[in-house]
Amino acid sequence: MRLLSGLNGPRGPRRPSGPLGLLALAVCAALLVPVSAAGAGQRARAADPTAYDRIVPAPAHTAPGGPGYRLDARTVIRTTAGSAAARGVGELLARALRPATGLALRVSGTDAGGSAADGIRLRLDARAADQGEEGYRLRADGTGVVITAYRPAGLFRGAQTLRQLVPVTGRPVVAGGTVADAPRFPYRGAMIDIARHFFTVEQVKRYLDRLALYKVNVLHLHLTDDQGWRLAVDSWPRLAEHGGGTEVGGGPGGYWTKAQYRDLVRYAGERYVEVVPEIDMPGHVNAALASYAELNCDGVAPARYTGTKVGFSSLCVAKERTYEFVADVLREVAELTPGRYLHIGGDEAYATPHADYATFMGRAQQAVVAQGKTVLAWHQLAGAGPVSGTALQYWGLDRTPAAEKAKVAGAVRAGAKVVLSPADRAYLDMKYDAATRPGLSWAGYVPVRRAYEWDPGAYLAGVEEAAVLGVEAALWTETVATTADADLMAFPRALGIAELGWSPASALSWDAYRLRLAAQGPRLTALGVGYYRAPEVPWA
Ligand code: NGO
Repeated sequence: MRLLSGLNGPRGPRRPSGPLGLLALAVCAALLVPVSAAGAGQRARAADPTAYDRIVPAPAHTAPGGPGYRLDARTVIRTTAGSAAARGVGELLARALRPATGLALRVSGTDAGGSAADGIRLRLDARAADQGEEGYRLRADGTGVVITAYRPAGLFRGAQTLRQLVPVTGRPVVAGGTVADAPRFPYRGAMIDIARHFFTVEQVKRYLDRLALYKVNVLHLHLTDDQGWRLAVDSWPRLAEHGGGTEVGGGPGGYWTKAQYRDLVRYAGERYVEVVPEIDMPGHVNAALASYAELNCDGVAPARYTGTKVGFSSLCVAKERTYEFVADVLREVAELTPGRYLHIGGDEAYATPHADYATFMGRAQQAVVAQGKTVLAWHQLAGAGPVSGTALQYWGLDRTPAAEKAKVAGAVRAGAKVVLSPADRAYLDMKYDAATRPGLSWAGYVPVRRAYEWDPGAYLAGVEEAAVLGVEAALWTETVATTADADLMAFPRALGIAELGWSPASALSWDAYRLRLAAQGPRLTALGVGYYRAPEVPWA
């Protein structure tokens, strides 16, 4: 028993490495007697003693040790009585555990009853306010697993940790130990551009589902751009019907109905992910201009656009009709969106003179506020009067001139918050290296290590950590046309951005992260993700 608990302890021997070591491990596992006929010792031996060092994002505190818990056909997931939300988390957990374990775990809507040793408990604890919105505690031992949280979102995040403690193949044993965890930043986003290439709700759900395993909690949808308008708007139907009918390269494009958008919002909500819709303005609007002649200063609608240039289109700032359009669109989008933010773009408005840009963005921000929402915009808004409480999404580079960064810092002093998506770190459409297909490289190559090795709390001079809402990994899709393309570009870099958003600064270490990441390889494969096997990661 001493030997066995030593194996599980934090300083236990390292896992055998190399093909021989792995073979020995496999033989040992195969020789183990079934847990039902064995003592806690055998249970412990079957658990991976390093499992707690392999969680992404790294939890705030872990203490591995003691016997593990073996899931079997009798295991029940018991959730706090009277909480449909907790039960919902239980159902999602049961579904997620099924492929790896082969078990169809039963979910019970009460955590009373049962023996002390029959499963997984998801407990809401009204006294655990110190855990905040998303914090949780997890304890696994020979009798079961208990996850406790103040809020259902915390139970959901804890359930993602539990998923990662169950081996992808082999005996479904949760290693013994405890976790006490909560995020560093409240905003841990992923953006997908469905305008340059159209992606269906099903494709985006799949993407979101993979990201939620890594505790991402915001899904930013880039819904409109020069090449396509992707969301139905009842008061301006041609936006989607005409403006949605193409994409980069001239493909058929497409758009989402309101029902489809609502369905995605619901799906995200079940995973405690907030949807942030973006209507990009006053530039990046060719699809809108092509759909309605009256939105053009000269009253002539341009042709639809299928190239990849940026910065050539602008709404007509002088026309009152433009602001009716903005108000109608933002009202309809707000009605569909329970989340706090409306993103109004504001990037690369090179076809809009600065004074016009400031006029336009002022009115667009008022239209957001009128809907009771908070403005989110690309950081160029910093120089044009962001309203108080606005969040600016920084997409500059490490080498962006200090004067431009200083504008962001200045806006922060006046009350703005910041979401960080530095293009040479967090843009998932940048190539890993010269050989990557697809991808762009205007911000440089972004290898996995570069995407990970920066500190969001200290990234912009003059922007204190308290002003940083968090981080966002952005997947632009000029060159990304399929799920396979998206998988290759987003995975594994999106996991690194997710860790930067969640894990305490003290846990951020490339040397430790590359091992944690390597362990996610089989997990991603099991989820059908065709990730990029970055050479700097020792993939299993
Ligand atoms: C820029 C540009 C987008 C491009 C993207 C490609 C922002 C905020 N505006 O990022 O239109 O798609 O680069 O990397």
